[in-house]
Amino acid sequence: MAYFETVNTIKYEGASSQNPFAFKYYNPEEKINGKTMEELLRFSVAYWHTFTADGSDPFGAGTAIRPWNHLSGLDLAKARVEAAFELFEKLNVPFFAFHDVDIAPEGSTLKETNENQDVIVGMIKEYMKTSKVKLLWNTANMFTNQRYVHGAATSSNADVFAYSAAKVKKALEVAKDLGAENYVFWGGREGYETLLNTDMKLEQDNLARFFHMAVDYAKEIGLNVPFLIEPKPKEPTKHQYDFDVATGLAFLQKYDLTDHFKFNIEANHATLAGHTFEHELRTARINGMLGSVDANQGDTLLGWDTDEFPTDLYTNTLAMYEILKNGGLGKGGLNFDAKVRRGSFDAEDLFHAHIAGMDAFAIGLKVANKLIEDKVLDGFVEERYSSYTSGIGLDIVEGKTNFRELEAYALQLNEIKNQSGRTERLKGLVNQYLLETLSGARV
Ligand code: XLS
Ligand code: NI
Ligand code: NI
Repeated sequence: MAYFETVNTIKYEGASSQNPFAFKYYNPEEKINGKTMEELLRFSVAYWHTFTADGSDPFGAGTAIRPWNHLSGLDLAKARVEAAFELFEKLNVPFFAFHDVDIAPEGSTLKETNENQDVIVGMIKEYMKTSKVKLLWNTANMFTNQRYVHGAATSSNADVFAYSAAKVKKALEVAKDLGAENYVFWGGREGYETLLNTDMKLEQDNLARFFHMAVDYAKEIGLNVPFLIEPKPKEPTKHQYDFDVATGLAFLQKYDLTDHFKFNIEANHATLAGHTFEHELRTARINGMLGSVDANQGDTLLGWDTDEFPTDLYTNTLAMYEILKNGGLGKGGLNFDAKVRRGSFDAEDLFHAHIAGMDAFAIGLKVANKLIEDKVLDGFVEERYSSYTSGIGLDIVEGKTNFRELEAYALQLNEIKNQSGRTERLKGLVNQYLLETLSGARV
């Protein structure tokens, strides 16, 4: 049975295509520097936004019209798997990602919940045998159920810590069973509302204990995949411990976890933290910690995680710049942690949204690659820091000098000459590359 009858397999038709159900820029087979776009972009569909969510928001009910809306319980869960694999195939995406509660309903006991998981995981496994789609990552949802009211691994209640451990244990087994490429931890409720009632040190120590136990258990069951922390500064909790990459990195270093963890960086979480997407990617990259990406975008006029499909070409270009400079995403991917707007309630909107996001990242990839190839920014940056390649600058970077010598050097300086940073010139150049790549003038 087909769930998306009006949509056929989406093919690349080129920039002049008027077909709404075609890629204009994403050509999975097209090679860029010896690698195909499919290999470089590693797109992934987020199960929760595309199959589980119904378009409800804090002020209103669900609006999404979906062919599985009449079903409930395990029947609903099964229909969603069928629909999911149809969409994966039609979009030709190589990956998907899910939370445990997205794929199967929670039972009235943990045992029942696990049994429901087993049914659906078994079904997904069957589908994966004949499909090329792979699991980019899975995770345990430890924020929706009321038991997580005070957090999961950082809860003030040890029973909740134990329950959360059981959830992650199961999710790691599922990761192993389905051959996941990564495992994600997003600490939506790992933080605090007020310091007045919070033992911050104990909570953070416990979070680290939890991660160490997860590392140990993965080892025990032979699950050898990167663990990814997904930083977010707030929402739903007022202050979350994995605030941003820099905060998360300090945490991992303090608790001796850097060997096992990298970061899953989400664009909208970056902006909520007061950073750009590319800032977070850069911070992870220069520390060797860039694991994967939740590809979406926020809205500068709204102060929450709007999880929009990433259609901003400029941001995607700068993001792909960091990703290419990282040598790609390795086992990570570009996971569309993005939802169609509440007003885009038709099932076909799911396709329009993914097509728009995939095309926009394909453009970003092409432009970024050109910028790198032509050394547009690298050349400038190299020149800008050239004072460190000889003389006193070289002594500084080689650790061959000290305050006394530097003072002596400074005392004999007559004048200090700086050079312009050329911000506007560089922004203009990036625009030029974007437009020329889009129009085909620069290939
Ligand atoms: C929520 C997060 C969440 C994670 C996975 O803001 O982005 O969806 O990606 O738990
Ligand atoms: Ni996310
Ligand atoms: Ni998010």
